[in-house]
Amino acid sequence: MQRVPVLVMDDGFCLSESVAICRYFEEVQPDPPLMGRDARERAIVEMWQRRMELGFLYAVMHTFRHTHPHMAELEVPQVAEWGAANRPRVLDMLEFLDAELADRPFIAGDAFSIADITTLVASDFMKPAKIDRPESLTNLARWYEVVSSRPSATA
Ligand SMILES: N[C@@H](CCC(=O)N[C@@H](CS)C(=O)NCC(=O)O)C(=O)O
Repeated sequence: MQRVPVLVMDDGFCLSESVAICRYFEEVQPDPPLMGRDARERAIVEMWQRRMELGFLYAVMHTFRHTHPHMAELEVPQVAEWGAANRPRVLDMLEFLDAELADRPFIAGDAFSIADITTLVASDFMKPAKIDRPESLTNLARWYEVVSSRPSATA
């Protein structure tokens, strides 16, 4: 597939797709849980993970990959209109997330999860995509400060 990340297992098997890799690590190292602790929590984390990956990360990625000159070689064809069409989707999602985070600390509830990781990756990709987070979104700013200062985020 010529994409990263790829997890090369001890027997040489190569596992790709970020969420598949995360699921494997969750199974072999379930503590601390990053995908929920029971059926209800796992479903809620999955709901937010899919929303953030399909609705937020991909909107940021398309904005970046279809508008940045450095991406022209990788994104063939690069369609500037598609990049531009995704920019307002990102801004809509930021507003939505700010409202959601008004009454809970993390994306999927009271605990840090894979949904926060995906949202943090998307947020950091906003920089090369040249999308600024509006200063008025204070709940989102508080969330970003908390998750981006975790040791794993700065590793
Ligand atoms: N759905 C895949 C996406 C993998 C992906 O697109 N990775 C990017 C880097 S973040 C890549 O390898 N890009 C190289 C290219 O497009 O040629 C996953 O979640 O792992």
